[in-house]
Amino acid sequence: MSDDIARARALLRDAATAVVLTGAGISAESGVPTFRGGSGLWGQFRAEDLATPEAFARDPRRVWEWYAWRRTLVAECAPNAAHRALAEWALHRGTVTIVTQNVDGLHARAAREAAGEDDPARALPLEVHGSLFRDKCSGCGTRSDPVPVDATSVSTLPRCPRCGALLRPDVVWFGEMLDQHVLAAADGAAATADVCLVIGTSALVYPAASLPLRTRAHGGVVIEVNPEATALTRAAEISIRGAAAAVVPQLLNEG
Ligand code: BJW
Ligand code: ZN
Repeated sequence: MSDDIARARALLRDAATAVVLTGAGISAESGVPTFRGGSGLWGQFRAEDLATPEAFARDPRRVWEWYAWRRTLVAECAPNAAHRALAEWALHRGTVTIVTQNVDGLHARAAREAAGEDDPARALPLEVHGSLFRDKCSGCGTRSDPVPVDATSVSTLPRCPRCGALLRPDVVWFGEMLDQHVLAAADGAAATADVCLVIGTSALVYPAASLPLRTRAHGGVVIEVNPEATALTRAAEISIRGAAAAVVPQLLNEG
């Protein structure tokens, strides 16, 4: 075991409270594409065409086609060893808040699998960028379970049963506000945690990227797990260069 991993293990073990911030990298080994970097989604697609409210207003069919493809892709993926180790740790400790930028639902799936017959609540994440598997009305804002999407034309796209406006995926696009209750809960956890464990995010997208800085500002430590240096590396007490599924179980598992 490397010195950094041993130090990080001790800090995590001794922390009275911890917050975990995850990004697309934690799901990379499950087969979910990341956004940035060589093979990331933003290398193949333009965020401005797909992940902004303006793009949806301009071409909702194209946006839905892309999200329908991603729903299918993610539905075929499963939580990996990093999601599982985090879920077990959070269930066991009860003083851990998992905050994820991911919309793939893999933390919640790992939490339910780890809890079995028990209540998974302690390991359910705060999903600050929403969920791929929930719809929201673009008119009245009502949230609902996802309906099957036929993106052949605008006239076949799903509509709100209450007001008739187009439904959209309940994810947070660029230029949109995050859910204020979810963000406040994440911010509160980050601002009081002894340790912030940051896994698999480029830490470029705000306000999520400021959460570890909140922990640091009040005297807590930041531990980063990422194969590459990021915007956050300089603020991290310990930066472990490695893949999440290999490193995270080493940090959190007992023994
Ligand atoms: C591995 C690995 C392995 C690989 N193991 N690791 C302040 C300053 C500057 C700009 C702003 C600011 N405040 C607001 C902004 C604007 C904007 C923003 O941040 N822009 C920046 C890009 C400059 N933010 C917003 O618009 C946000 N809204 C907002 O702030 O509202 C208030 C407001 C409104 C209007 C004006 C001003 C303020 C909303 C942001 C919404 C982001 N949405 C997306 C799409 C979600 C839906 C979807 O999935 O389709 O969220 S964009 C995309 O980026 C997605 C992600 O959650 C997010 C973060 O990406 P993440 O997770 O970090 O992924 P990657 O790909 O970037 O990185 C992966 C990492 O994993 C890499 O580091 C790899 O090395 C690593 N990795 N394999 C571990 N095996
Ligand atoms: Zn509606």
